[in-house]
Amino acid sequence: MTTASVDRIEMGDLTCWSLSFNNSKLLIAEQGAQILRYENNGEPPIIWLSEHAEMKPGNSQRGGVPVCWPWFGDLLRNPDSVQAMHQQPQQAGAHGLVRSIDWALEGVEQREECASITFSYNSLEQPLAHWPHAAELILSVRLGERLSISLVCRNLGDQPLAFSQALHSYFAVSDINQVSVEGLQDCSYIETLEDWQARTQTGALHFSGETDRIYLNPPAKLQIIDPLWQRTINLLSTGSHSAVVWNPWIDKAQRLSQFDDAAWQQMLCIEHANVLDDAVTLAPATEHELALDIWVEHALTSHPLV
Ligand code: TA6
Repeated sequence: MTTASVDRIEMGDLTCWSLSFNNSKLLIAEQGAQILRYENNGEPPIIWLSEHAEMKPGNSQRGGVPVCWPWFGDLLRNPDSVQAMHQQPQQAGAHGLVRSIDWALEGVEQREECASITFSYNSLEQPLAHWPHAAELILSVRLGERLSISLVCRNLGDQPLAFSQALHSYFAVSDINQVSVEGLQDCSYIETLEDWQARTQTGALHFSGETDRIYLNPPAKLQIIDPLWQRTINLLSTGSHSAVVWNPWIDKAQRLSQFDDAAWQQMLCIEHANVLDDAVTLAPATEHELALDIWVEHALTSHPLV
């Protein structure tokens, strides 16, 4: 016998939804369709949320899973096709335009095998400043034995739609100095902190300073190995051919909004994305899905995921 529930709650000035399934809980905000927290009862959180998250309209919350679309990062670092979709690319902010606006609730479900919720965003109904194109996003979250996230983008227009995107996931870790990421060995990556030079990953990824890398064509399965918390966070994606790995470390942590100076030690972003040469160009009336499954095992050995 399982228990699944979906309840609407107000968090500060934000309308949020609380999902539970057996001993798993998830919190998601209507603003940005942003997952804010994901945890199994009695255990450290899986998805990290800053203790300084402001819970008010107009800004993405620091943490959770912000949806970056219709571009990731600095628009001027995007392919020309993505930049050309914007009327004033020089003025554009980071990470697109949909993470700080309200999305529409499409539905909730409580079933034997999961609790689920779906949000949509339609640019014909909520036009985006300086980005005059017809597109729809569907963000679906399924909380069952795993957390399944799906971001579908549909081109509603009669011209090709070019975008980059990311599920900008913040994961909670015991101590960034002691965790590692498995699965990136031998992957090419862009070292954004050293003039965007192309590099190759050797072995597992460990952390000893600010890290902000774009891994190209990573495998579908990545793992965060956390010895102190005796757990592995498994990440299995489809429709994503780039992964951004980010930790701000000491100095950048002090410049970040909604972020405690010491918080860099307990978080790690692994962002499943389509960026740079992996940016998407959708023909009219077609769609693209970026999907991610997240689950925890209380084991440390990296092994093939099923
Ligand atoms: O994904 C990594 C990154 O681009 C970092 O460079 C840092 O800027 C981070 O995103 C957070 O960006 P935000 O706009 O949410 O503060």
